[in-house]
Amino acid sequence: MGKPILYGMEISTVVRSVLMVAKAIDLDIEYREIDLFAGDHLKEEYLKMNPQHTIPTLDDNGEYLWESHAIAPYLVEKYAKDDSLFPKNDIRKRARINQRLHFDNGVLYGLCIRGIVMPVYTQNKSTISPETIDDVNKAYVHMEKFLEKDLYLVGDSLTIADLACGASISALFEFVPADPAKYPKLLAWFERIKALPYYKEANEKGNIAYIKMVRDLMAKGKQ
Ligand SMILES: N[C@@H](CCC(=O)N[C@@H](CS)C(=O)NCC(=O)O)C(=O)O
Ligand SMILES: *[C@@H]1O[C@H](CO)[C@@H](O)[C@H](O)[C@H]1NC(C)=O
Repeated sequence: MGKPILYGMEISTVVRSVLMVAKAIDLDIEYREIDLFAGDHLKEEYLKMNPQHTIPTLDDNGEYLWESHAIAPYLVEKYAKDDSLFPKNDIRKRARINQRLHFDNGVLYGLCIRGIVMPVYTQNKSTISPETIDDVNKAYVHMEKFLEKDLYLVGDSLTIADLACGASISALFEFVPADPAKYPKLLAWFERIKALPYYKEANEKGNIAYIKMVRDLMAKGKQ
């Protein structure tokens, strides 16, 4: 069996979350960069794998899967040596992890893309709107609550929910800094994510490129 191939772009938070999962389970994947700006994702070969033309897309020996929040559980269930990142038999814990994954996809990812990137990219905005700042703070309030009793988003050990939300938060914190007086638990949790041995390579590098891209666009934006 060949190595699974992951198609993505490191500026993308959802791609980076999958790169972190692969590192966390010590899975040897081949990573192939897709250039969205050049339209690589609209080419026939890519559409054959993923008609929705999103990144990330996984090619697991000819079995294709897209949607980072589906890829992460799949990789753990198929390839991880133990199930700590997404427990097989603890129904309640799995459900809570799923809830946080949906929170990431429905709330945090939406804020990253529709709140931050799109206004800058498609409408030449040079600032983040007060509405987005407000919505991001609402998300921080929720996360502070999620972390009330636990070190991680679900319990006291790392799960795929932390890696998904961690990638999004790394981007959001740059544009909407979290007030330490209001969100001490959220900030302490993010320090734990940043301390993961693979964080720098699998998330920080791409996040720096993402932030630079958005800031450069903001500097050019006129509105
Ligand atoms: N919820 C999806 C989001 C995927 C997504 O929309 N990715 C963006 C880049 S961050 C993309 O591929 N956009 C190009 C397109 O939709 O054509 C996931 O987590 O995989
Ligand atoms: C954004 O800027 C570009 C280049 O200056 C211009 O062509 C485009 O019409 C602008 N778009 C909006 C929505 O203002």
